[in-house]
Amino acid sequence: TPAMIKGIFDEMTKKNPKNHFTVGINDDVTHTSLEYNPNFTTEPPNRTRSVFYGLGSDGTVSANKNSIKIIGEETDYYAQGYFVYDSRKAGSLTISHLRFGQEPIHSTYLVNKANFVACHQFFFLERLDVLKVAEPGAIFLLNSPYGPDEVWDHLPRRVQEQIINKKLRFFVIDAYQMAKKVGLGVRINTIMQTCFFALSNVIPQKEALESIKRFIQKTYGRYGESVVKKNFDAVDSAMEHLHEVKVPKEVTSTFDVQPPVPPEAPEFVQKVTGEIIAGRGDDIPVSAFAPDGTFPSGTTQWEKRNIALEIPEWDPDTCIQCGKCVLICPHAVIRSKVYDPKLLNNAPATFKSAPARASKFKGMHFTIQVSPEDCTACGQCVKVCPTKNKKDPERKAINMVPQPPIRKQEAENWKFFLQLPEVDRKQLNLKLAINIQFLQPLFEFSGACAGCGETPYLKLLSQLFGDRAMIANATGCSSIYGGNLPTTPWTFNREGRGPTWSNSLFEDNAEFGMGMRLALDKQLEYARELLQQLSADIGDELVQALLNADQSSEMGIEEQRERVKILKEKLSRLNKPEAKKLLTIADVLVKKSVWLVGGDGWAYDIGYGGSDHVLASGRNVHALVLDTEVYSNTGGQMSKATPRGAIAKFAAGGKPNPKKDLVMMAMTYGNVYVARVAIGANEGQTIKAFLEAEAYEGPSLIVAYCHCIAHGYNLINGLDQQKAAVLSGYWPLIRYNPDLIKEGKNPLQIDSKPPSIPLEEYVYNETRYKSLTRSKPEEAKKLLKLAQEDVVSRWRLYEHWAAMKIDENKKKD
Ligand SMILES: Cc1ncc(C[n+]2csc(CCOP(=O)(O)OP(=O)(O)O)c2C)c(N)n1
Ligand code: SF4
Ligand code: SF4
Ligand code: SF4
Repeated sequence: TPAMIKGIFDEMTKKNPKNHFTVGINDDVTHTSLEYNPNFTTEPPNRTRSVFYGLGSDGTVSANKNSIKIIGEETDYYAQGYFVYDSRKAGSLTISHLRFGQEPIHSTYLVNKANFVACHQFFFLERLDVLKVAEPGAIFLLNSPYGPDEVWDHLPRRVQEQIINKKLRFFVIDAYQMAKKVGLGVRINTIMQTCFFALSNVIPQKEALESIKRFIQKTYGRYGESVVKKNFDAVDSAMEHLHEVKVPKEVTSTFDVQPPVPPEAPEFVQKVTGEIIAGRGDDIPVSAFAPDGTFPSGTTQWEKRNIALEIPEWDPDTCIQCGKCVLICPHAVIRSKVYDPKLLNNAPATFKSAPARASKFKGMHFTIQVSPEDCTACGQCVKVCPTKNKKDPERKAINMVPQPPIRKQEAENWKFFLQLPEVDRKQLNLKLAINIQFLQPLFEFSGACAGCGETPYLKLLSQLFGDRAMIANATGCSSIYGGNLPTTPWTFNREGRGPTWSNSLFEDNAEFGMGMRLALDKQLEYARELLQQLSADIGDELVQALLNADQSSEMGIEEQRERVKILKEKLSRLNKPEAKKLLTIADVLVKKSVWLVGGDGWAYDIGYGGSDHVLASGRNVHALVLDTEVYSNTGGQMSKATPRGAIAKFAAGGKPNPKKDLVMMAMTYGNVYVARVAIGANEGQTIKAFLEAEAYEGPSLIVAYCHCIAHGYNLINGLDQQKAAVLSGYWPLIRYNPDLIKEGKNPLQIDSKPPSIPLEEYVYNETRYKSLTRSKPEEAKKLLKLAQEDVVSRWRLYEHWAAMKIDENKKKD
């Protein structure tokens, strides 16, 4: 900042200036930081300087980009914009810094003295200091569910103080209610943009409204006239709903701003993670960081984002305890447990429970609990719930209700729920979908888009194998929501076990993961050698049990863990170099599960050479391809997985060629386990595929259908689209298990029925296909016909393969 630069010049005027200095960070380790006056500014006073606080994917940033274009292109004003946000896919804080003025703008990007501050989410006021940047007399615009007469009582003390002391002009609008009314759902961007133009007076109001509408036409025209009209309605009625608040003279609030993370969070989370969450990352002293740069895992649990306006509420009397809601939740927010009813003695008064229905859990109680502050309101759990309330068929066994009134009570219930014991996984038959709900997810509350189609698979992976998994993650959405500052969703269980996770480059992730496998295999070989050498010291019985352990079941793995525990105790008492060496690697004696994870851009395209090479290696690694059919993370570019007829970046006229069949290609190896799954269409088949792939002693590949915002429809319908993809034959569910050959069976099993609906019934629910029918109707027709032919011919090929008799010679092997 100019203030920091001034600090440097001031230092240079000193008699003995610091040599080797830092500025802008608080270096309390080597003490090289320079002092400076943060209030120093070079900014001329007659400029509009605005700061907007928005929520990732609420449209604030795109609306501000449009405002800059409107002012920059349609007036004589100069404009500058800078947008601060982290790389989470949705639901994180975005701060837009905008400047407008009659003179050219030669300035730094960040605005730290604003004369217009807009807060697009009311709950930000609870934890963020949004008015710190407001200068005296500034305008403060707040999206508030409370009207001008009642909002004051809902503001924390600090906010009231700032409004009074800085003599701010304070305006409110209930943008969410308005957006809902005009049919825009939760898209409040147009409404807030209109308010900005109305209050800031950068352009006369009438002209501003006309320009906004022109940009709406330009931006949303491709989504159809109805979307454009809804936005026009929003613009027209915004002014009526914008109100100035009569600011009282005194601070009256009885509550204050809350800390960014709860006091029970670990010290590092308090000192570093919490400060980054609060937007004070730049002020963290160097001494707060670990010298090796590591960050702890399992930290999303401390960031209570509270982004859901509505959350699911459980009705125990209607629920059949099928666990479908728990299985499908992309954010691991809704969970269930069975437990001894005696444990309910200390339960909060509103904690819900019902006798467990499964005979296996006779006498136990069952609870479905939602973490109210981590829910994203994606609605998938309600959508998937199969049970209707008999008295009121409109209602299911879970129903969305407003979050704020029940937030506090449900947060307490969640806390109570978490401390209930986990169900003993050794007792569960994991092949049954109904049991998955009882496995603790070790991937939770990620920053993926609400309703993301990728994350349920990762959550499932973490539930089934997370306590012994090693994951190599290719760059893509999954590396961003999977391992990003300030928090990470990969976590650990009560025993401290969780996945080892690392992100590698896009182009070499498969090799990176194979490196993990090779290292493990080498360590295992060495550990087995050392065990034999130390047999006399350790005891032959234990050594033989460790060497010959059957780890093909949860029980077997648990028993091996117990043996390794005893081994480590023995080794720590032995004073031999071999014992010390074995102690460092003894954990590899417990079976590990190596996964290569990434999107279609990785596996079909840029990392294809590597993933093919690794599958051909015969090594025991499992590839999970999260197939969104585009490069989602970078905005939806075409990949070889993009289907014929779909629009993507670099395929604006619809992709002319068919999707590459990676599944078929991998099957041709003959010794690779391969599956194509769609959890929304058949959860049982997905679970079976994961278990079989992991159990297979060789390479495996799972290609998973993932609905994505890039497909252009409301993701609440994602599961229906998965079903339609399977019913149309576009996404045949298959499992190819080379082990079946040994039993004289055909390795290929088709798990879905022959196509029963035309392709168009699936594809035309999605903008990526539908928009071509508007822009190029003839081309769309032609591509649809070809795509339908692709479906039919591919189905025939699969059918043929699955019906083939197995070679009797192979059976004998
Ligand atoms: C060699 C290389 N090229 C481009 C990029 C930029 N990049 C990062 S993620 C990504 C898209 C990932 O797409 P995909 O593998 O399909 O995963 P998704 O985001 O869809 O989950 C791209 C192009 C990169 N990181 N490395
Ligand atoms: S609404 Fe979405 S995030 Fe919330 S519990 Fe249901 S599935 Fe999970
Ligand atoms: S999906 Fe519905 S019926 Fe099934 S466990 Fe969840 S709430 Fe109960
Ligand atoms: S895969 Fe699609 S829906 Fe999921 S986080 Fe990425 S962009 Fe969002």
